[in-house]
Amino acid sequence: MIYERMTIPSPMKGIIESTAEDIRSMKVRGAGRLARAGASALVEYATDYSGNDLGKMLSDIASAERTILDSRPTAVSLWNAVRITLRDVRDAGSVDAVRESVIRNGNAFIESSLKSVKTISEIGAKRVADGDTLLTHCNSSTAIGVIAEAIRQGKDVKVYATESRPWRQGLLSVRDLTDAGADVTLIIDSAVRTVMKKVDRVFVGADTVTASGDLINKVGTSQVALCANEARTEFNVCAETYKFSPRTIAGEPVIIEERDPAEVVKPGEIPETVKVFNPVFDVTPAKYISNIITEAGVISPGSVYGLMVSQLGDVSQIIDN
Ligand code: RI2
Repeated sequence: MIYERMTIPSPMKGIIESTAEDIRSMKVRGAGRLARAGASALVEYATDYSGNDLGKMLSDIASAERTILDSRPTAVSLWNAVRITLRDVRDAGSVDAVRESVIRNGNAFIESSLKSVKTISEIGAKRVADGDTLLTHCNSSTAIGVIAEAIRQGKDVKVYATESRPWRQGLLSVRDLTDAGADVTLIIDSAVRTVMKKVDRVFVGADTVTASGDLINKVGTSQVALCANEARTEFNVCAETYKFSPRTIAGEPVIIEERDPAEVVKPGEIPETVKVFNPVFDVTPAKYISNIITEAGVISPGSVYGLMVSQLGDVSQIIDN
């Protein structure tokens, strides 16, 4: 089982509930990691499944699927991971065949996900020039992978990393970037426009990319993109294609998660009458995105729909579901 920066699941709870709880509480976070955690939990669930009634197994798997999908709503990576892991269960004719298909598809997803992150780092690093000043927002393993690979290739880069309130994932980023050998400067989120004129390129990750090429990523990303646009700075999105949302082809809007006000202010810090609005993600329109760096190459936001359709094949299945 692959657990990167994850906690060991509680033995008191089943693997499905403990993984969903780890995702909900952000012990497991990052769109790629939570997708792999979802696939890994289903693989473990199927491996350990002890019943021998096929109908009961399919209904138990459907409820496990719901529990995992309900953990966090925004990152389509989780939905794609679950869809890929469970894609053959309806056609499998026995308990053993269901188990085997979940293990095979789940492990294949995890392996290809990790490979995609590595491929994107190699492709993205070519876009970094020696002497560049870069900026990243939140903590995207994919975006940081690109910067780390550029440094590994001997390029001298300076990196601004935003704090990323309220969870302050920027503190993870500055550690990751320091470990990679970068010259790193931490800034608060509202300092992005102040530094943008010195920045050559922005690299951010993705939670979801829509059929029209819009990006849903950590709240504040759209402000970074606006500042980059104003300063004519290249704005790059590092996104594995399982962060592309087939659901948006079917017309579904992306749900922007809102989290507990306690993540923003401590109890007693402000008058009780004050409301706190804590959206976790925002939408960056395609027109502000220079490049989307995927494992299938560097594409424009306008090419997302075509790439998704070529990967999915029969889109009508998605639309009908
Ligand atoms: P990787 C994160 O969401 C951030 O928004 C980050 O940009 C995105 O996932 C992609 O991360 P959260 O889980 O998959 O912190 O590139 O809410 O690691």
